Amino acid sequence: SPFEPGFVAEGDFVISGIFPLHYNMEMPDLNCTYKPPPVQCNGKQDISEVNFFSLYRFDPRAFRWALTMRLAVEEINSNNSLLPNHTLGYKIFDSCAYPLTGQRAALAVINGAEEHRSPMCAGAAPLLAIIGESGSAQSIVVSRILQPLRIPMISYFSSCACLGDRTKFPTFFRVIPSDDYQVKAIAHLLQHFNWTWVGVVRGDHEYGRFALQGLLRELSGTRVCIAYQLMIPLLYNRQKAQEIIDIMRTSTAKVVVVFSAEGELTPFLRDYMEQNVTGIQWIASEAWVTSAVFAGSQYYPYLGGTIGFGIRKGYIPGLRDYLMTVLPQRYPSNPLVHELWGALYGCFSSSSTGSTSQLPPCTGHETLRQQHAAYMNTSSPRISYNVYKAVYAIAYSLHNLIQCEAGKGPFPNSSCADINNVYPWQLQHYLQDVSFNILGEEVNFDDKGDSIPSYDLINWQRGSEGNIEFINVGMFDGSNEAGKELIIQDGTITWAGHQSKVLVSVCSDSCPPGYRKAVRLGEPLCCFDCIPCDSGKISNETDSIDCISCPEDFWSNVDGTECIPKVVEFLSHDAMGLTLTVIAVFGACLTVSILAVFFHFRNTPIVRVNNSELSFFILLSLTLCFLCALVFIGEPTSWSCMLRHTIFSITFSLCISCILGKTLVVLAAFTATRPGNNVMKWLGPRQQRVIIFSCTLVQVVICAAWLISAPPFPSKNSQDQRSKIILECSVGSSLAFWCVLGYIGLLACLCFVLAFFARKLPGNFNEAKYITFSMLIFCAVWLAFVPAYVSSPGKFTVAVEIFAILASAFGLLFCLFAPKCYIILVKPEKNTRNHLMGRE
Ligand code: TCR
Repeated sequence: SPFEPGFVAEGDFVISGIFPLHYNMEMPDLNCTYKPPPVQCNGKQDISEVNFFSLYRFDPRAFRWALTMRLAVEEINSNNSLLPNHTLGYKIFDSCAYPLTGQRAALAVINGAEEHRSPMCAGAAPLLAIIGESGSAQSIVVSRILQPLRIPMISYFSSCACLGDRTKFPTFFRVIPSDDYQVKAIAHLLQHFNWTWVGVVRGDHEYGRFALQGLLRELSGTRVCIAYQLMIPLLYNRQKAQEIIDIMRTSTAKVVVVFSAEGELTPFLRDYMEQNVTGIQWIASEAWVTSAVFAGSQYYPYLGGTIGFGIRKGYIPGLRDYLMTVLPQRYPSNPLVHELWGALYGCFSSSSTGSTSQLPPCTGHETLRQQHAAYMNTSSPRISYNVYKAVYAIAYSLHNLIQCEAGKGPFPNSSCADINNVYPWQLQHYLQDVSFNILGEEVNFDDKGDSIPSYDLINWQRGSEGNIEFINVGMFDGSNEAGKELIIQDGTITWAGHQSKVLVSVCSDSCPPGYRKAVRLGEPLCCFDCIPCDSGKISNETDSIDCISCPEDFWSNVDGTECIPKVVEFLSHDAMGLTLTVIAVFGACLTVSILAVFFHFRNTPIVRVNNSELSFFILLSLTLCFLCALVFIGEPTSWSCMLRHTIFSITFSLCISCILGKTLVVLAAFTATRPGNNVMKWLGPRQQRVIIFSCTLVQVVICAAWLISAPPFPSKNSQDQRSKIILECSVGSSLAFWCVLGYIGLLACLCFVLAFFARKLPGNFNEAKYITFSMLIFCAVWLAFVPAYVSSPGKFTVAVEIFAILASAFGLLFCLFAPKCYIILVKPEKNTRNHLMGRE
């Protein structure tokens, strides 16, 4: 029967192992029209009937796992410090790598294969725990069977995350990390190398589906996006594969994670290689990262550089020597050993079993067959090491159980387990709490029955014969603190295409500082455009999602990478300020020199006839007008702000008042020539002064009211130009400001109207027409000033104001005094009373 234990040893405590010693077995047809034949799994019968090359179904690898269990038990039994005075016994069963047969193996384990040797009967040592099973599908079945009996099991190969559910699998433990940890490790790996744009290909099975689901879960909330998810169909189909290959070739995602088993990957890779696609960085799942089938040199150009997580390598001292002792001569009656020989050397080693084998008898000179060479390579066992750890976990738990002191035990009433009658559930209790060190590695189980997850990071590098070698380049150690689990020996990795530099796989290049990401509509988050920050906003790191506004009084620099203090602007003594100063001073000097000329020629007719006193006043006030421009230059202070508009308005009203006085005098002088009119009596020098004084006084009063109620003050303006702070004078009360200006305007208009009437009066030197002209210019300048003032930015508003002041002052100066100076200085012969009266 296939369900007889392959190896048995008695002991005080008996544990059982289930290993897939055979595979590829044929299932009987279960259509129930005839009595089903027994399941054929023990290859013995087949050897006689079929060609052993294709169908030899014995798995030396699993056999090695079974032998590792024996080795571990024997080691423990000979160890005096572990389980002293007690022995471990074992029974090893074959599961045939299939759930149904695994189920029978499990039943055989509990019942005993032969009826008369039931472990439940008194006398036989009870079965305490099971090492098994391999595949998750089998483990699920076995665990369900063991559940009612509360027998703990430790799996060495079942990695399905589904087995971590304690409500469904309460007695399940394992020493292989759950696949959940694999996807976690892969997610870490993707982030470590900044691969944010990756494709996923999976096989059409639970393993692929769960892994993809897990990966998506791990990647949600990270920077990594999945470019595509594709499935290799269960029934391999070239056309579908072609579509997958086309997508892989055209996608910008150059990193592809493959959750698949060798089985479906082999035909897929054959087609892939036919297409000559290169430049793909493969990330292999645990199921194929150490596949010897892809180690051939023809694979290197396509698969070289592949990286992935494999089950942790271990080291079992003495395993190789132990395997050497398993010879057919030594175990002549054990069919498994003969099968092993048949598989390894292709010869039949026993004549005692009387089988009708077609294999040639062994001569002792056979060579190890290529496909099973791995059997003897025990330098870095992975699964065998798991088996080894599992046996030790049970041994240490039993050891702890035995060490229990009466009255301090964990069971009800602080009792201990009865050493002569240990129940499996009692062992489970100790298993859950066990913690030990094996060859420097800590082993224990969490409350889901998982042990500390650890993986080797395996890289496919070129071996000496052009073949692929699986080189350890790092590890994932779940015992490290979060974020430090992944340890990579950078620089030792060979990348796809025999590169030594990490390949870049991103959808969009990252945005430099000064830019922000803008997601493209309908595309994953990893695909974005980079948009420069608006001025006034910055981003100082790469890949910022948003630009942040600069604080008040700060503004972005040209690159948008930092906030710098805003430029403070005011009209200072820079080029423009200096030019205006020079012009103002020049104007003042010119006025003073004209004053000097007039004073010097004060007795000549042209000066005298035109009311010399008013002329001097005008010239003096014009000088002040020029000088008042200077107050506008420089940083505004509270004093200069108050002075600016007041001095300006008072000097100008003084000036216009004088001109007005002059106009009045001209007008009066001519009307007075008519008989019976004595206007001149009312407009003597005293009255003139009163007029000028009172006109100016009005302005002084307005200014005083302004200064008292709401004086102008310096202010920072950051609204008009947001990148600068403009220091300016705020008018305080705009009503007052416009009153002041309006008053000057009023005087100027009045003056203009009066002079306009007087312009046609006789005389060669009628000043009225010059006054008209000057007022025209004055009004034109100030009208033009308004729009220019409103629209000029920053310090230019002040410049415009100064310009208007200077222009109007020059306008007045030239219109009123140039003609007279001309006559005085250039044409003195015309400087006669007669000429001026137009009598010549
Ligand atoms: N545990 C899987 C089966 C499996 C596998 C592999 C199959 C694992 N690793 C490598 C082929 C090659 C890990 C299970 O069934 O739990």
